[in-house]
Amino acid sequence: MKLYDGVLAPNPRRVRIFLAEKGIDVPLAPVDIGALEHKSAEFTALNPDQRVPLLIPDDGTRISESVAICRYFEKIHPEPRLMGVNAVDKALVEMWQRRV
Ligand SMILES: N[C@@H](CCC(=O)N[C@@H](CS)C(=O)NCC(=O)O)C(=O)O
Repeated sequence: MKLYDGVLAPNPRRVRIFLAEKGIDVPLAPVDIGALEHKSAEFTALNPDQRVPLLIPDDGTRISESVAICRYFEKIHPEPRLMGVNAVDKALVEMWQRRV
């Protein structure tokens, strides 16, 4: 598994914070946005959207979108629950995510 990360960028940071709260260690692959590494042919082949974060789990699936990555980790590491347990909690989390 590898998480392509942009050190100063807010969306990758959101995923890193989520992982830290869950206590999950994921190998990071830094992508230097300032140096336009996300526009390189190598990274574009991985993510045609040319954006970070990008998660590649061991099965090789490419998951972009910070919320989708967080949902993936919530499913495979359910505890601690960070995306709500009951209907109201889940709705509130969804509402907060859509506001960013
Ligand atoms: N909706 C995406 C947005 C991803 C995104 O915009 N990432 C920024 C860094 S925070 C990026 O890669 N920007 C590079 C660019 O737009 O050229 C997500 O939530 O992951």
